[in-house]
Amino acid sequence: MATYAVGDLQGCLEPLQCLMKKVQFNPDKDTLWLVGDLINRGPQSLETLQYLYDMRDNVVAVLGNHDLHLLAVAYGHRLPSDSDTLDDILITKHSETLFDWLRQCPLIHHDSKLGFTMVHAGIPPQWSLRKALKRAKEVETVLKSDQFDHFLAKMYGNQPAIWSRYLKGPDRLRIITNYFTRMRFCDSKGRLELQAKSGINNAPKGYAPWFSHPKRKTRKDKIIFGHWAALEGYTGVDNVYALDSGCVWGGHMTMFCLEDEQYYYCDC
Ligand SMILES: [Mn+2]
Repeated sequence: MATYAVGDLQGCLEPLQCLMKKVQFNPDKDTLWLVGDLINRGPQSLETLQYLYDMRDNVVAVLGNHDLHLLAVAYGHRLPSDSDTLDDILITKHSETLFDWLRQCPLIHHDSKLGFTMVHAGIPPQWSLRKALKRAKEVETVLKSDQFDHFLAKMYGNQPAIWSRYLKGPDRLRIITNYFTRMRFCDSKGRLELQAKSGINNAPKGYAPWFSHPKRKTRKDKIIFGHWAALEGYTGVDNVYALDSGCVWGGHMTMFCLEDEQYYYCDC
């Protein structure tokens, strides 16, 4: 019985299958954790999503910005961009089934037995794990409900840049979503800087990677995340595991076994 976490797939199915073969993934006993951005940019978005849906009983996936982008495009709240590779999913007959499956995926997954937590982008420094789970739940509840369309319509934007418990409605859901699915740099109070995509050493002035703030409330928790290919798997923090190794950009795909903390790689 093993649990394997894999970095951003972005529609790259072959390297995922290569990794599963490598560890002799056993669908009767093993579980696959996915850090989100399951689709887009890569060559096999539909095939990847269908593959995961078919083995959904073995899959725990958190949502990434590309997964939310797919939903926003599908429901008419966002125009597809030139680099999207989502057409096959949008026109397939059973797209609704796939969208419904995505909508019930969480923004954060915590397994207290394993002692690991997974998110797509990160957890802001001012939130404890308990708070993060509570805040994520607000968005997850709306996404699962028939209000999801309304949420998607108002989801995009870089404001507010910082959480306040007094926030209400779309602003409140937007900052929560941005923390979990888009964050890279923020300040020690959790103010977001959403423009920069560079590596650790090029932080915009006054900001730092979300995981490097010394008073971060989740600093004792083991956190797995993706989203940030420029890190090349390196965070400099022992219990924060960056799994996005830029597969879709010609890098490799990373798999991490939670039980023995072994890494596995397949070329892309
Ligand atoms: Mn991402």
